[in-house]
Parts: sequence; structure tokens; C-alpha cells
Amino acid sequence: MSDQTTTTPKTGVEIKVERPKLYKVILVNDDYTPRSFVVTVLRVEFRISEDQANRIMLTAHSRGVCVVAVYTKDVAETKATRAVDLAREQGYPLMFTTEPEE
Ligand code: TYC
Repeated sequence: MSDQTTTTPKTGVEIKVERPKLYKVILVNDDYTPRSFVVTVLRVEFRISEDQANRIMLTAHSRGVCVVAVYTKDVAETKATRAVDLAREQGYPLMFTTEPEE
């Protein structure tokens, strides 16, 4: 064969990896849920230490809201739902919301 085409061998495949968007779980203050219950929910559902749980609870109590932690969308929504369910089981109006990180 006279007309040859030269090709450069593929050395690798370009791999694009997108970082998953993270979602904040936000604790919302209310006037009825006992402080100790908020701390317990933070400890049980979010596996946060007692000290840190107290700080987060107090921040929400004084400022209205506090970011608890960031997770992938699924995990954030599941944890927020489970935390709210725990509160409803006890008859408390405690709220957690989720929102995408900037
Ligand atoms: N404000 C509640 C009280 O005084 C305690 C509380 C704190 C409730 C934080 C919700 O996200 C919250 N008993």
C-alpha cells in the first residue's frame, strides 16, 4: 500500500469526573422542641458529638438556623427526613431543611 495514514496510538482515555454537588442540612429553630431533644437528634441521626451538637442547637436557637453538615443530595435528604420523623413521633415541630451549597 502506497498511501499510508499514520495514526498516533491512544495512550489513554480522557476521564471526566464531576464532583457531586453537596447539600447543606439546616436546623431550624422553633419555640417548642426541648433543647435536649434537638441535641439527641443531632447525635443520633447526624453522629455529632455532644459538645458540637450543643453548639449547633444553641446557634439555631439564637440565630434561627444553623448548618448541621453537608452531604450528597441523597444522604442530606434522607437524614433530614429521618430527623424530622423522629421529632414528629414525639409530637415536636422541629424542622430540618436541605439546600445546595453555593
Ligand atoms: N428554641 C427551643 C427552646 O427554647 C430549642 C431549640 C433549639 C429548638 C434549636 C429547635 O433548632 C432548634 N426549647
